[in-house]
Amino acid sequence: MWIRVLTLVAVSIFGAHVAQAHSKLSGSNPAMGSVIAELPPVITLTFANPMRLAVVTLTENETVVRLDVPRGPAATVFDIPADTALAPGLITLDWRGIGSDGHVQTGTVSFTLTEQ
Ligand SMILES: [Cu+2]
Repeated sequence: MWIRVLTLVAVSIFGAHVAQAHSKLSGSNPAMGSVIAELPPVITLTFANPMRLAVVTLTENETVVRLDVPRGPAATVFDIPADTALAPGLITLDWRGIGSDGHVQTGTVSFTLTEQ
């Protein structure tokens, strides 16, 4: 009985910790699923909780472009210069970062670049 109670307490504490330490993407520009005529000069990723963003890539077919991610303390908003040309088509942005608990987190935003 007590073991079960302690287990439940441990699970709820751990669960709360994970929810706070992990950070979901809460918004982006370009937005998920958007259709745009040209890539903005700066891509913005906004997270629900502070994290250290490590890697951001844009992939279109065989082309993979690694963007320069601003280094610094953990943050919730990242402005990433995207001075790159990609052909029209479906573009996948993959990000990887480290939450405040040290766990690696990843995510994807896809959007479509049309002919101008
Ligand atoms: Cu974690």
